[in-house]
Amino acid sequence: MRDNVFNKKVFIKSVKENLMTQYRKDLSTASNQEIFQAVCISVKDVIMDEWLATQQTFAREQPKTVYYLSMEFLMGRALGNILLNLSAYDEVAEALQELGLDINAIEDEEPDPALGNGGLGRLAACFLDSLATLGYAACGCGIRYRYGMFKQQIIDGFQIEVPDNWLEHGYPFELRRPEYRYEVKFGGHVEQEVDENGKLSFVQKDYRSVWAIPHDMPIVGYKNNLIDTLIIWDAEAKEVFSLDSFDKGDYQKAVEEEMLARNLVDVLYPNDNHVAGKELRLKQQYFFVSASIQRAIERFKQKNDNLMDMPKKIVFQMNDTHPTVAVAELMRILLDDEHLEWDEAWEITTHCVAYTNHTIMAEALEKWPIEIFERLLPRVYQIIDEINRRFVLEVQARYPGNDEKIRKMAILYDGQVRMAHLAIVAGYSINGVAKLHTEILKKQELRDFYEMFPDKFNNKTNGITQRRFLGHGNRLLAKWVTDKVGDKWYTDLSVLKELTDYADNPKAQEEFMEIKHKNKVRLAKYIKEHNGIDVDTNSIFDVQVKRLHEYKRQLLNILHVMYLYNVIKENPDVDIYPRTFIFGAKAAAGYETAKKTIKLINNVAEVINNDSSINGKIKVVFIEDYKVSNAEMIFAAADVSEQISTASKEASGTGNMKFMLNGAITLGTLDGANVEMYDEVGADNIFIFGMSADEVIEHEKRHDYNPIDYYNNDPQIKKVLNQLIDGTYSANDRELFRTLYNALLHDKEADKYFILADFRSYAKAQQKVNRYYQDKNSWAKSAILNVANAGKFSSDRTIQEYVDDIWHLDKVKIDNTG
Ligand code: 26M
Repeated sequence: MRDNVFNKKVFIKSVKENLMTQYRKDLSTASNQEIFQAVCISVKDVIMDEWLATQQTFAREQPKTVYYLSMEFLMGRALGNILLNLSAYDEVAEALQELGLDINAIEDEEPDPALGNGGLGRLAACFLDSLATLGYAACGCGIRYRYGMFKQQIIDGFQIEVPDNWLEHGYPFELRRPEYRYEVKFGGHVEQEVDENGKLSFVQKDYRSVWAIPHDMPIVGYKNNLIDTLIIWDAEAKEVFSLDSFDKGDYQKAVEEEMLARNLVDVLYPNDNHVAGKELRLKQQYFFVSASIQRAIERFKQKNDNLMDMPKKIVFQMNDTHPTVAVAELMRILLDDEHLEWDEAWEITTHCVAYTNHTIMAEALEKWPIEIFERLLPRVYQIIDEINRRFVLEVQARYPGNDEKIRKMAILYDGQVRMAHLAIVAGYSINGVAKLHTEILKKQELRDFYEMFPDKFNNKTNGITQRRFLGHGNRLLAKWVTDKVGDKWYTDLSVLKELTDYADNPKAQEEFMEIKHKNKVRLAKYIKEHNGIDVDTNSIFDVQVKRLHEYKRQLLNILHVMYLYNVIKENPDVDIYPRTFIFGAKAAAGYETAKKTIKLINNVAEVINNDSSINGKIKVVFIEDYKVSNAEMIFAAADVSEQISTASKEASGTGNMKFMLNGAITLGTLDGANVEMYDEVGADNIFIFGMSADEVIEHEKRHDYNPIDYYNNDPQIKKVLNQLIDGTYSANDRELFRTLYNALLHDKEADKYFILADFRSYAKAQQKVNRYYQDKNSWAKSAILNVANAGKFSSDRTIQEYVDDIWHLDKVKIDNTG
């Protein structure tokens, strides 16, 4: 079916017709935005048929379905990806070219749906792509935030947050489904009633409620005619506020419900790895979780009459603790609406929910004050209280007289609801996201739970979709790979191993470096247009792009740049190959240290880039508004991938994998998935430095780290740190970077992330990079070997492991003859 729909002639005709019916324009008068919309309508036509066919197949065959519950889906642009997965990208590009249009320019008209912060949200998007491609029935469930991740502007070196009104022109690939709306209730109180059979029941009274309205987005599988669905829930007031209700006497209620609906889905909290503890956030969580579970149960009941069979047909995967209220909401529905007994409801729940942990950072662990929980979700709270009561009994039975265990493990403790504990007690599977991370969970963070429920714990090392991050983002390399090993890699990334044969081949090396150079030219053009900076495309592109966080240590990177600059100034003939240090990072709006680090990077850039005495040996570029669409271009152009988190802090990382797949060489610590990348690619093709996770954890336990020693004993470190406060990079305000200086040397937890401890080792590894790049053949060989060994890091592999070990989904084939 997909083969001829995008026949060039038919497609062009259809685009022209859409322009006419939508805008009364032809190609000569239409804007690129209008052409983009017209193209999307043509594409949507194709999708609709296949989408319907998929849903009909699901309805007929009743495959087990995973509901991936996530507060975030960082989808990135849809058009290019959909065309690629429909195997229509080249045809459409050619068709547009015939019309005198560049497909890239048309793709650039699409806003990035940025309904996520960073790694966790992008992982959810990669997972959906893999689920559809592998032929599984999946439903992503999230929130249709009016405003996604803010747009970042850099003004005078400072980050400014600008609202992201991604729905401004209407989003062409969403489908509003008001017929599948559900009511979600907040507040009020619980009353006990006795029904006609003398059975006690619990009824929520005097609540405020809103409608949850689903909007479906298509998740197009790669060349398999299967289209899964991402549901994002919008909130609407039950009745539009009117004077009528004033007469009825519930004026106040109508106003409150309208306000609630309006605020609920207004904005994504822009915090990554940090909880804010805001009541509205808990409302958001309950809102989308309740609607999603109601939908899943209603669908199940259409074809099944025994709720005890639910675990055979449904699994809810909780993306971190954010949707953990699902445990209690599922219990509530089974108890109160479906009138099951506690033990039956618990049996179902504990076989339907599973939990993924994405972080061990203490400040990211969700704990809600009981007071808020009880007031906002009175019935749900009662249920959590009962789950906790029963669990505490279980702990007491297992460890009689051991109060310490209860203190450490209870769900309710110290006036708080500990969401991770609820997820672990109810979930039948608990997984970490990289080997090292899972080991740390088992041995340290969740040790007591692992001791009690060893069989629940498992590892699922993260992955990324090669279709977007190689197929779409790096078309030149994708073609090169296909020329060498065929196109099977689109659905089986392990075939990249066959590239190993080319690693030593001088011609292949030259081709590879030529492609890298072209991608650097493309990025240089983007940088020139967006930053006004000229970069040397023959220099080493050394890149760190990710959210800004102290544990990710962008500060280590920029301090090292300051150090290098000192070295060059003191010794102008020093052997340094030209290098462009590229940064991209958004800081959470209220995270002062992170924002100061951005300002420091920009000020260092200003000084170094304008110092002609260093002959352009090093340059620093901060790319504004790092997001999925420019990320694709950045990975393709990178030579060096900076993955320099303090060992033990980065659960996995996924950017690291995207760089590797694009033939950048990693400069990193043995943290997260870097460890497994090292195992795959071998010590010769990766630059590892710094303390091990064990060493870091040891120092943290013993509290014996003193950064002042490094400052006192290493004159070059001392000089760099002093430059933070002597006006070198802030001539007008010497105090500007005092907070960064103090954070490294004088604060209570000075240098919490061991920057000074790792500095020398990092500088040495950087020196190795400098030398290695000058041997072009060795570099090309290592880079090719990185691509060759990236196969493991496909999200297809990750998803297959989830399916085999946790979800047990049925594979579905969509007949395309219909
Ligand atoms: C919590 C409360 C309020 C507002 C925001 C949050 C919140 C949002 C996102 C907390 C954590 C969030 O994301 C955590 C995250 O992205 N973790 C990353 O997950 C990736 C996928 O598994 C890993 O690769 C990264 O190592 C990990 O940091």
